Order: sequence, then C-alpha cells, then structure tokens
Amino acid sequence: MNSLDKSFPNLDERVISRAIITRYTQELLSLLEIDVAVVGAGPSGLSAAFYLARSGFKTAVFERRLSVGGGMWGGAMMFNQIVFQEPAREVFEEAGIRFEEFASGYYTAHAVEAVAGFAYAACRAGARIMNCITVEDVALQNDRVTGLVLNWSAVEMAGLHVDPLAVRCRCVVDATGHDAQVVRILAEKNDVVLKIPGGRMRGEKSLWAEIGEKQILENTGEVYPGLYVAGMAANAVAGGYRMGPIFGGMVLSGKKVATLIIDNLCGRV
Ligand code: 48F
Repeated sequence: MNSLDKSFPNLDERVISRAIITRYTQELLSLLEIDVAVVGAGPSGLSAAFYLARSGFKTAVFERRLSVGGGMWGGAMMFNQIVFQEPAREVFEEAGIRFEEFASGYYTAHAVEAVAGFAYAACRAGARIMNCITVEDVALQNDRVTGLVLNWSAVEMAGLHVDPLAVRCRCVVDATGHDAQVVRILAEKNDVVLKIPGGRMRGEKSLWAEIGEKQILENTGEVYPGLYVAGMAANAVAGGYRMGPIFGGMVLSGKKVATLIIDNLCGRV
C-alpha cells in the first residue's frame, strides 16, 4: 500500500453522490417555508441576508448565477476595487472585511475579498445561499406576496418547458439590481399598485452618484405587501438615479431592509 492508498481508503463514488444528493435535498426541503427570501446575491442581497440571519430569521438567498457577488467582482470597468463612503464603514467592519481609507470619508476594499467576506458573513450568520436558481415569479394570495416560484437557471437558459417549484415565505426582498426583476414580474403580470409615488414602476435614471446614493436609502422598503426592494432595484423601481461604482448605498440598503423586515415581522409575531 503506498501513501496515497492510506490517505483515501475505501473511497466510494456512490457515497459521494449520495452525500451530495441527500444534503442538497435536505436543505431545499428545509427552505419550503422560511421567514425571508432574498432574490439576488449582490452586495445588497448579501448584506440583507447577513443582518436578517444574524437576528435569527430563517433566510435564504436565491441567486440565478453560478457565482454570488453580483456586480461587486469587477469593481468598475474590471478594476477590482470597491469604493464606499464613511456611513457604510460599520457594515464592512461587521462583516469582517478589510478596507483602507483612500481620502477623507472614502474607503476601498478588494472586490474579491468583499464578495467572499459578505458571502461568508451571511453563511456564518445562518443564511442559506442557493445559487444556480432563478426566481421566475412570485406567489400572490389575497393581494400579498407569499412566496417565490423557482426554477434551475439552466432550464431558463436552455428555454426548456419545465414547470417550476415554489417556496413560501413571510416576505421577499427584491435585490436583483438594475433589472428589479421581481417587482417587474409582479407589476407586469398583475394589475397592482405599488406603494411608491404614482404606484407604477418607473425605471432608473442616468448617473448622479451623490443623489443616487441618498435615494437608494430613501427608496429601500416595502413596495407591495410582502415585497421589499433593496440595492439598485430600489432606485430602478422608484425612478432614482444610478450611482455608478460606489457600494456604500448598496450595503446600507441591505442593512436597512433587514431592519425594516425585522421590525415588521417582530410586530406581526
Ligand atoms: O446587480 P447586483 O450586484 O445588485 P445590487 O445588490 O448591487 C448593484 C451593484 O452591483 C452595482 C451598482 C452600484 O454600485 O449599481 O450594479 O443592487 O446583484 C443582483 C444579483 O441578482 C441576481 C443577479 O444574478 C445578481 O447576482 N438576479 C437577477 N435576477 C434574478 C437574480 C432572478 N430572477 N433570480 C435570481 N437571481
């Protein structure tokens, strides 16, 4: 017997497969009824999930892509540095992500460490992150969003006619970025009036970093019973400016939406 044989005795590929299938299925089954379903694992979705899970809420993040992190990986124009401003420093500190001051009130973090750090913080707090799953619709009952309709992203990409599965939750966070996919689907399929001025989804405006960042926090909140918006989706729904490559508003929006939901769900218990 050589040294490799001693390290890997009796390795059975059937056990490996059984472990993967069993654990994944157990996890998916455990998510059929949850407190909060976050759609999108970008900066706003991951920070929301971190704070929600840390407060003890059963939280899942559904992410369409293979990778989490949304628009964080590439910083701006693939210069993989994240810039954020003073008020967001506490969020990076709480998530355990290292950063450096660049100029008074401006900080930078490495984009890869920011993605890994937020994902790790959310997981360690207890959030379940389910990648490769696309949210294709919401469940709607008595004028309230009560769940999500899910399918494998591969099914969507291949254009296969395969019916989805559904999960139930007490509320949903649309953190899908510029597309605001969940609100868009709700609004397009159902004649709903959103809880924003004018009642209809407006679409984002062009770039104005300072105002866009302020609007993100103002626009973060519940836009329909059971459905909240965070991150760029908040400005895309309410007609705010885009802010370009600054991420403070994104993670603060995640923290704000978590706080609103925690207050709401605690009040409703
Ligand atoms: O785009 P994204 O990073 O959203 P965010 O948290 O942050 C925006 C910034 O990255 C940047 C910016 C400010 O600096 O403007 O763009 O608002 O992450 C959104 C995530 O949602 C996923 C998508 O793959 C991405 O990872 N997503 C989008 N639609 C769906 C989805 C869907 N239908 N189902 C599941 N995931």
